[in-house]
Amino acid sequence: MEVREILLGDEAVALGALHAGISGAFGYPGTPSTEMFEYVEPLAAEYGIHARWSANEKVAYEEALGMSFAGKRAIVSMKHVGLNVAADAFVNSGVTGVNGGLVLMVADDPGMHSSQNEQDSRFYAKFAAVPCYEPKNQQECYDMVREAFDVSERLRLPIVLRMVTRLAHSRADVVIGDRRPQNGLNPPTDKQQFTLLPTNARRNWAALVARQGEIIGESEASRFNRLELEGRDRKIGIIANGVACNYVREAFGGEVPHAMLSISRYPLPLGLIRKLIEACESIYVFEEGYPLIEEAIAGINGIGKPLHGRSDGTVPATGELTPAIAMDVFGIGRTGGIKSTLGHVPGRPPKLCQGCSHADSYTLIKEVLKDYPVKRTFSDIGCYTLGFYEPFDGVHSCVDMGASVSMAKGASHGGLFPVVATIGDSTFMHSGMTGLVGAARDNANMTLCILDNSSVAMTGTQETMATGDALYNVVRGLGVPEEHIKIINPLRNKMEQNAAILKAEVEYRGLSVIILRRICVQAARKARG
Ligand SMILES: Cc1ncc(C[n+]2csc(CCOP(=O)(O)OP(=O)(O)O)c2C)c(N)n1
Ligand code: SF4
Repeated sequence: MEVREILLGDEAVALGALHAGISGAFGYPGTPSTEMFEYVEPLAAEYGIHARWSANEKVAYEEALGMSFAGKRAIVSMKHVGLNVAADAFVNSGVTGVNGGLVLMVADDPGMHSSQNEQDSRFYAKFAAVPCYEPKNQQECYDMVREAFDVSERLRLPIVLRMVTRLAHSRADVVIGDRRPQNGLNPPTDKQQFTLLPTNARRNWAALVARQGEIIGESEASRFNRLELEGRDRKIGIIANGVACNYVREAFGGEVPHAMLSISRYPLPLGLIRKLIEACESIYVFEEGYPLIEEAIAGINGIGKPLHGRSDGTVPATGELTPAIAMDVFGIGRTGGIKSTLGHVPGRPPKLCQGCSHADSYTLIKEVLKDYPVKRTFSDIGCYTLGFYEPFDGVHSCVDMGASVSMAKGASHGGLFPVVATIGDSTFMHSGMTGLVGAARDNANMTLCILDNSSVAMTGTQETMATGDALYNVVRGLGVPEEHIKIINPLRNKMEQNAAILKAEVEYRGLSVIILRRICVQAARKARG
């Protein structure tokens, strides 16, 4: 009997990976990827696998690669900007190749619903010269991840599964397949494979480049790349990728009258693209993400036929695509039902929860900085970034995880005073620690406020790497002198004494760390059950 489950896109990937026989799931939270890991985590014991959040994406990727080294299958998940953090490990793993199957689920956020940028992870797959899948529905999430593990073990390469917000966070029913056993332990026999000394790396890289023809051949033949020419109008040929294929179909009411190529597996199926171009008078590329396909087919001399897409403004150059945009692009009148339901809702910035410790932390910092002519604070990524808004006005930078510490250090060397930075406990463990080692070595004239709320709150109150005494010990171990590490509870009724402590450390001409320790109210609620 057919078994079906209603799953989020992320959950369909998770279940597909569990059924593909993974021995471990690794990851660092980040919207819209988080739900993949959160689906696997509570099932870890039942499936007999390892699943625990890692300190950051690079660590997660390396842990997954280590499991693959041992011969077992592993999935690793992160959001798109997380892949910047993991890029060193990821790109080099294209050169080492894998042993047990390794799938990287990376979730992009076109339109930046909750991200700093809308970078397109397909470029990373191209950069690393490894295959990439891009599902357009929940069923494909489940099916593709299973296929990706097979391909990974056959080609002995890591495989990228690119998700986007709309798919990751929407539900549909999925037909479930069989559950496969895990691999046995089977470390690599080739001692050179994972040791990227230049002599070995040159050999591996040349072999990877030499296999690109074979890898492209698989894309051409993939059931996930579909060319529809028969019986179609050929004045216009449409190329769409992943979820964008759905938007095109929806815009036309289900049946697209034009020739169309749907792309969901990379490297690009150049033969199929060529066939479409030859058959049609003009080409429209409707691409979720950057114009990767469009630029690849434009070439330097063009294709000799009109080419339209994001690059010439036919499709908006930035932002998430929608069926309504597809209707505009293909000149379909909007008499139907596609209307924004949010048009009348006024925009509102997100707010800290009632009782959030960050509110009191920023009130404290504002109080202390009011005496200084320059009131510029460095900050980072988390709930506490909302300190940007009034009444706090306590965040004047937020660039990438950990940047608060290093930017503060750089500014202090440039002569800025006072230099105050805020960072959450998870962001500190992710990427703040390395910056602090340098700040301690140079005794940089700055005050780092670690907002220890015992939680990775912003992404859904996941478990943090170190809180309380463990966090203090890390700070101490990184070389910050004990007399300049202060722990305070940022409560309103302790404002006066806390302000005196903070002020003294801001005035101290050297490095201080203030740990503002108070649990996130949502994490506390979750802990109470
Ligand atoms: C490289 C990268 N990975 C993941 C994220 C997603 N993300 C945003 S904030 C955050 C952690 C926040 O936790 P913490 O620093 O403890 O602050 P809190 O939200 O608890 O205040 C994460 C994982 C991101 N923006 N960038
Ligand atoms: S989830 Fe926690 S840290 Fe985030 S705003 Fe709410 S109370 Fe503050």
